[in-house]
Amino acid sequence: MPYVSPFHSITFATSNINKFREIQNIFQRKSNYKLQLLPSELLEIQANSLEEVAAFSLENIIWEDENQPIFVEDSGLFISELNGFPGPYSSYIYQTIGLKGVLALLKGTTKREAVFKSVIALKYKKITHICVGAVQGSISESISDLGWGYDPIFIPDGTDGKTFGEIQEKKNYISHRYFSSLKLIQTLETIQRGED
Ligand code: ITT
Repeated sequence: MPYVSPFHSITFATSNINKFREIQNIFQRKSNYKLQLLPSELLEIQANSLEEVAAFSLENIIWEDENQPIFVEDSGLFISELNGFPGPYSSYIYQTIGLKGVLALLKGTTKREAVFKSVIALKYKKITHICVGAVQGSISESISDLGWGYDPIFIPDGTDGKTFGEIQEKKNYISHRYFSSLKLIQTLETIQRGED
């Protein structure tokens, strides 16, 4: 008898359609799972780590079906010169001082290294799993036209100075979210093997 998977679809709770589209594309390339969107304004605590923020958001989603895996993703840009700021505050900073404000904080400095990090918190049968991905890079001197969020100012290493916004086709093969999503897929496969 062929093995019948206990779940075929995974639910992603987010308010950000760009994040959904990126992870959906990774799932289509790298797994057989279907991704369902649960549009949600997530409750976010102000905490020092993305892991805490993601775990808190996940715990506060009303989700009755414990046989259906559900996850959230929290991302942050950690700038070395600013001691890791904005990090877990990236969403707030984006909405308040914006990209111009971030570049203003770095005015005059050549030390522009940064890390973009993605933390996925998955819940299945009351157990939470954390999957982390990160990409090294730097902050540009100016704001490029393309991309969403911090894409116009984040230059991942190895792209000849191009921002995420300027390499949109390639972004989803090298990004922080690509690596956390691959770990998520591995985690789902491990869970399923355990139930085989
Ligand atoms: P959720 O509902 O899923 O929480 P969000 O947009 O609030 O969506 P985050 O808190 O994870 O997402 O993101 C923090 C900030 O970083 C926010 O301003 C995003 O637009 C931005 N961001 C996240 N991932 C990004 C990416 O891959 N490229 C550019 N900006 C990104």
